Amino acid sequence: MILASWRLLARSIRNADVVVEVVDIRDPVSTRSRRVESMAEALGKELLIVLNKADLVPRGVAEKWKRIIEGQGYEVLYVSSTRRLGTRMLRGAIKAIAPVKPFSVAVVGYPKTGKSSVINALRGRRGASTSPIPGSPGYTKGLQLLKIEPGFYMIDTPGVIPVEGGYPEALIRGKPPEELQDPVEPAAALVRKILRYNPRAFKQAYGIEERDPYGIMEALARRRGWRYRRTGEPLIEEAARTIIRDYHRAVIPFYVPPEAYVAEQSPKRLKQ
Ligand SMILES: Nc1nc2c(ncn2[C@@H]2O[C@H](COP(=O)(O)OP(=O)(O)O)[C@@H](O)[C@H]2O)c(=O)[nH]1
Ligand SMILES: [Mg+2]
Repeated sequence: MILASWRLLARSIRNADVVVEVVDIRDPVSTRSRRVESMAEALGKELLIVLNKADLVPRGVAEKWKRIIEGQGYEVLYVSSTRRLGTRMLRGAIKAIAPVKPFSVAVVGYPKTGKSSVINALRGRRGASTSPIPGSPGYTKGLQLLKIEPGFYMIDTPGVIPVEGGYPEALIRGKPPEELQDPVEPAAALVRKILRYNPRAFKQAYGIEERDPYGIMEALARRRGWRYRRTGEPLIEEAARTIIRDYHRAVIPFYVPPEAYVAEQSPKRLKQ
C-alpha cells in the first residue's frame, strides 16, 4: 500500500508542470517531505513550498521560516488558506514559474497540511463547480484535477504521501488517531513536544494547569466525564485521541520557533 502511494505520488508529479508542496507552518521541519522535494527535483519540475496556516503563528515567525527555507535553495511563500491571506500572491507566483497555458500544478503534502484548503482558496468564491473534472488527464481515484481559471489546473493528491516516522512526528504528519491501537503513548509524545515550545498550551486550550502528559490526559478525561464504566477511572484513551484531533484543529496553541531549529542545526554545521 505504501509502495502504491509512492507510485501515485511519482505519477502525479510527473504529469504536472509545477509542484506545490503544502507544509504546516507550525512545524515545517516535521511536515516537509524531503522525498517529495527530491522527486520534484529529479523529474525536473518547478517546486514551490507553501507554508500554510500562517494565521496560527506571529508574522515574524512566518517571515523567519520563509527565509530559512529560502536559504536552503527553495522558493517559499506563506499563506493562510482559510483566511485567504497571501493566496493572490501564491496564484501570481505559480503563474510566474509555470510554462504557457494550459498547465497543471500538483498540490502535494502530508495529510492535514491544508492541500484542499489551498486549492479552494485559489479557486475563490466564484469557483462554480467544486467537483473534479472526470475523464480529464490525471483524473483517477486518488487524484482530483480542479480548474482554477482557464488553462490553469490544480491536482489535489489526498493520501498519496504515506505517513512515516515515530512519535510525535507521525501524528504531526496527520496519522489519524483511529489508526492507533493505543493512542496514549503517541499522544504523550505529542504533549511533550507541545509543552517544550508552549508550556501554557493546555492551560490555554482546556484550562488545565497540569504539566505532566498523563496528568493532562487524566484531567481532560475527568473534566469531560469520560470514564471506564466498570471502574469509574478516567478514560485517558479518549483524552489522548482528543488531544491529537485538537492539535490538527489548532485548538492547542503551538508552533516551533525558528530560533529553536536554527540552534539545533548549528552544532551539526560546525562539525561538518
Ligand atoms: N488555521 C488554519 N487552519 C487551516 C488552514 N488551512 C487548512 N486548515 C485546517 O486544516 C485542516 C486540514 O485541511 P485540509 O485542507 O482538509 O488538508 P488536506 O488534508 O491537506 O487536504 C482543516 O481543519 C482546515 O480547516 C489555514 O490556513 N489556517
Ligand atoms: Mg484534502
